[in-house]
Amino acid sequence: MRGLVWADVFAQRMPDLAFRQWPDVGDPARVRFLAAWEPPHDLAQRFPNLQVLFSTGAGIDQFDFAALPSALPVVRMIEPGIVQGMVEYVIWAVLDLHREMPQYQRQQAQGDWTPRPVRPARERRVGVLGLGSLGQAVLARLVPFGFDCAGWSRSRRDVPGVRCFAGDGELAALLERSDILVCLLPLTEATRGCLNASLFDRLPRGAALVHVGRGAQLVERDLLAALDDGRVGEAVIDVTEPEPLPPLHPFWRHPRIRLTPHIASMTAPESAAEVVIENLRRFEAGEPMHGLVDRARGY
Ligand code: NDP
Ligand code: OXD
Repeated sequence: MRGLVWADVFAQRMPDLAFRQWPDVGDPARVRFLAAWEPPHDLAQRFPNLQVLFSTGAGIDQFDFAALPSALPVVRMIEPGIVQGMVEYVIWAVLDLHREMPQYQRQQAQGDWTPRPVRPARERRVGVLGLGSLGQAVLARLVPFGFDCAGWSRSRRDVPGVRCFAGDGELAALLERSDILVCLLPLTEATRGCLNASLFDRLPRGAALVHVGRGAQLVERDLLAALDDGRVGEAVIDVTEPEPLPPLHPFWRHPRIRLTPHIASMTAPESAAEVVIENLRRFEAGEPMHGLVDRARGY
């Protein structure tokens, strides 16, 4: 389906480029550009003249960099459809948690009509881990609600209306003021397992977690323990390790976990094809491509 949309867009916008859909690759030696989610392991041998590898998603952690030629540029997907989906999902989750909907859902199941005080948005502190294309887009929509917003990144960022923290040394300060914590970090060696007991210990008691990064960032047993003893009050989880989650996994039926099957956002085929076309133009013109991965950083 996505391939058909791309074929159509490429035929209109780049008619001189021979666009092919897997597995009909033609002569592999003539393949210069590849867009893939999980490419074959023998990519370098199969396509000896590959010049750019495009990820069809925002993440690039699915690639085995060790198996890729070190000089091969890898480009992640930054396109409006992914951004819009993530904004919708995180705004839904934050409003749902802010207005205590999980609690009212449990009350409904008990036939319990007990109103709770409504806390103004300005008194709800939202912290976003990751101030990249998605973290910043989400914050731009959270700020107008009046939430007390903060964000955290590796290098120092300046985001309007947001208190910005940077680096490992400032993580604790971000956590201490996060009633709702949203994870929008890429999966790297530095972020693997970062949502763990010591992070949960630093949150205000009963804080909520919205996890839309990658499953391997979450230490599941630590989250379950934190939910059990009330350090974490609620969790909205969109990404797990592995995916799909095994049928008997405790997350499925946990009363304080809302689980979705990695649908927070998805690449929109048309706008994604446009983004790749623009990047191909940039590549041919010797200009920097949008979303070029810095392999040393890992994202
Ligand atoms: P970006 O690369 O644009 O931004 C990443 C942000 O994380 C940057 O602000 C970066 O800091 C920060 N960061 C990275 N490593 C660290 C670290 N060790 N310590 C502190 N901050 C760090 O990514 P996107 O915003 O485009 O996407 C983020 C992730 O969202 C993707 O990698 C993917 O895993 C996930 N995603 C999930 C989807 C879903 O449906 N659930 C859909 C799409 C994406 P700095 O600003 O200094 O570089
Ligand atoms: C992505 C995703 O990285 O869907 O685009 O998670």
